[in-house]
Amino acid sequence: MRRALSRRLLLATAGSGVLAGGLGLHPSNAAETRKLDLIAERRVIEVNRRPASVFGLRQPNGERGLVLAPDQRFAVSVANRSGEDTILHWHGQTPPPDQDGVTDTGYVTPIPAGGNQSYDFAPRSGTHWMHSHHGLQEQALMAAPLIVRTAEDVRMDAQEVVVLLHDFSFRTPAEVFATVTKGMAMAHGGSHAMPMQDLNDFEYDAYLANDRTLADPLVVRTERAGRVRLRLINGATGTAFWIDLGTLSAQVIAVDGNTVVPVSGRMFPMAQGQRLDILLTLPASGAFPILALREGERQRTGFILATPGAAIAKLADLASAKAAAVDMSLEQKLVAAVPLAIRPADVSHRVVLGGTMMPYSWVIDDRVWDTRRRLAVAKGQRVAVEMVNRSPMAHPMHLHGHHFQVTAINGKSMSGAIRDTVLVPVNGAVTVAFDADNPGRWLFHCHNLFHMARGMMTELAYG
Ligand SMILES: [Cu+2]
Repeated sequence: MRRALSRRLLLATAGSGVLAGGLGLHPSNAAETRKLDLIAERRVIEVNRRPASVFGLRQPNGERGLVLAPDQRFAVSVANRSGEDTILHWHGQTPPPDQDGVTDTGYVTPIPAGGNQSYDFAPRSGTHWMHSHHGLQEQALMAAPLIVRTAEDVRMDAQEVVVLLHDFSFRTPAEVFATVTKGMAMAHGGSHAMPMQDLNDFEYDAYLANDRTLADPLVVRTERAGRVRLRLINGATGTAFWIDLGTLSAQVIAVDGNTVVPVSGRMFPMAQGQRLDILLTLPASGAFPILALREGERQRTGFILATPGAAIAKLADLASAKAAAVDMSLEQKLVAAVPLAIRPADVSHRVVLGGTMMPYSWVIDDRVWDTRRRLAVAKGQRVAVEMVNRSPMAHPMHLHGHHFQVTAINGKSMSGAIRDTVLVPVNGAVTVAFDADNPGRWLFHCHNLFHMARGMMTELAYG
């Protein structure tokens, strides 16, 4: 069994090139506490045959991001070799607030160029990720996977394939932001002069899956009729995707690192910041593209699962038809495998998401970060937050330091997924609930980077 596992992990590692399937994994020594080193750096990648200077997060052995074994502590030392200040947020983790990796809440200052910072906490299992929470660095790929495996994951004995999606521009993040905020970036939904809904803020140059486009995609070699667990991370700053599994039938088994009652399907929406764990069984042989379709448009990226000897066909990076807008079709079907204990809310908040494309303005309760109104909660309370979207874009809302359960969509109660980022659709309302069990100051913001940079962020704080 252990040998089989090791082989699968090796397959995953080899298949994913620079990205890890098995880094830091020593199944025979699960409780290890050795310190992991992570380097934030500048690097050059090739995007459609053009060199691009981007950031990167890797271990000294070159593997991107981190994979922790069951029971392994998050004991990490970050060396900042990026040439500028940075701070790394452990998205999906629920550490003490001074290790959350943000500077806005006042616990820490940025890691200066050439500096180091250490972290040490008990990690939360699942498919998570890490990204800069400093300026606009996330746009330039300061992001990587952060996988914390469980003993059940190990027993599942499926080949793990970790893929980080991103949207990419050859322009600097500052140039991208300047273009977006001038409101001159985008076609607003085709022929409608006054669109009811805006989907995308910016025309990127490429969409990446583990740094690669469909011109030169990641090809993961799999076993014949093998079981594969995809751990997909939408690290794009401004793009929601549909995950298109083609002819494969599959099940979503976890979202944002939390198990759900499995949902079968072949197309699943995924907003910025979110993760999807998808379990699938391959046919005896063949090559199987896993595509990520940019919502509302024809652009796509992806990677290929291929059994031994299977021929790999070239795939265009434009689909023949535009993808739909991402929607709540998956969210409405999700049921938490381990829901919150049933308990009435002690405090209920209602926030209104607002904004316009022209001028480019995004707000929570008509306020930006500098004029924010904190969400008042007290330690030990069950907190309910209803988010109502009165703006022309959907917003993936992310709460730091906690995971919440989706308890209602458009007024319809449900025992929905536990997660840390939920899409609030245009003209829609989503209610989430969580327990205030991690005292501190915690950011609550839209995970569209440009919306956040425009001020679409507030905080909750309790002692
Ligand atoms: Cu937003």
